[in-house]
Amino acid sequence: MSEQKRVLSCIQPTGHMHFGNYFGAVKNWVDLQEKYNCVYGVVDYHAMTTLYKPDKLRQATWEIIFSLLAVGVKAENLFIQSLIPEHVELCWIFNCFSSYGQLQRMTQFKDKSNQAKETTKDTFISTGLFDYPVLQAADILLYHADFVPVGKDQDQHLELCRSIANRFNTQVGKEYFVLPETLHTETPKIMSTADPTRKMSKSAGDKHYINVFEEQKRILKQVRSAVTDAGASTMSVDANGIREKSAGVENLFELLKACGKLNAHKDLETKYNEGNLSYGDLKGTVGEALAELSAGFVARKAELMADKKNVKYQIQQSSAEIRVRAKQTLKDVRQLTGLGNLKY
Ligand code: AQP
Repeated sequence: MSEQKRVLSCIQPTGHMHFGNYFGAVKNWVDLQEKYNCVYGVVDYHAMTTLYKPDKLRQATWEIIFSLLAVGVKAENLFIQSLIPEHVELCWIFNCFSSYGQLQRMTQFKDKSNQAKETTKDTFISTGLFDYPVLQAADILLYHADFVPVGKDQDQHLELCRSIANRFNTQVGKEYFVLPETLHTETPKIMSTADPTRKMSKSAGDKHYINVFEEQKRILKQVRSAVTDAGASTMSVDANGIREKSAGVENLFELLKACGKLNAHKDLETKYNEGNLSYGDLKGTVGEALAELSAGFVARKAELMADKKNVKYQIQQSSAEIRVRAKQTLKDVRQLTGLGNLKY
């Protein structure tokens, strides 16, 4: 029997899990667990790349772990990145296999450094922020992942990861690393409801994301205030009777589909194409669908929180077990690159 394919993905403990994270990546994490050998990391080293508060970081790490477990990620597949320091060692080695020019072209670096300047009015941009795609390549290749389920915003980083793996293999004269492939969900890019021209994101500010574990009332309110347009009847219709959609309306339909409300999606789309959909109805249906999904997750998270000590112990254990694989990769890499080899 052939070996199960490996899957790796990560999330930063930089705040709440939002519906962009969930529909763009985490929902896939849950589904893939049935079919593949999966490991998922809460990447706290990454969370240090922009301004952060040390006393909040550990708390945020546990917060996201409880959220991941509540939506269905299995404890045995989860690890905390800083409990596996091999990630940073491999990152350093990969720094020597990645091109400065290619890193300069990373759009996320440009976006995040601009956002940092906008939101904190701070001109300090860390080298870590510039280098984080290399750490991300180390996160992926450390576990020889075949597939990486991420949102569309990560495509450029995955391309960089493949080019690092390629350069490494060429330079050491061995096809050691597999070149990982991206896996997208059907909704790989969820946009901010407050500004549908930008992705749903925490660092853009509170109004630009909807927390999966938010109070029902606030979810409904946030969706109700979503930016749309002047009305369906103002949009053009093509020869097949399909009406053009503005980014905001498209995003609301995408959210409805992502919630699995396919019948409602079909009915509302028909009305939209006919030019008589009220955006109030669309927003109401989307808000209800998100709130319903959220309610199940909130209840599950409360159960897990009641068993905090045990859950934390499980994650320490799973991180230690997952570290065994990371150590093996480092042992091979040290051998291949001519570094001193430790006795593991
Ligand atoms: N808007 C999105 N649509 C689809 N997928 C998304 N992801 C993030 N935003 C969207 C995916 O979520 C996973 C975890 O990403 P992350 O840890 O990098 O999350 P993030 O970048 O911290 O999310 P934010 O809110 O966008 O944070 P900031 O603003 O700090 O960058 C990834 O697979 C990502 O693709």
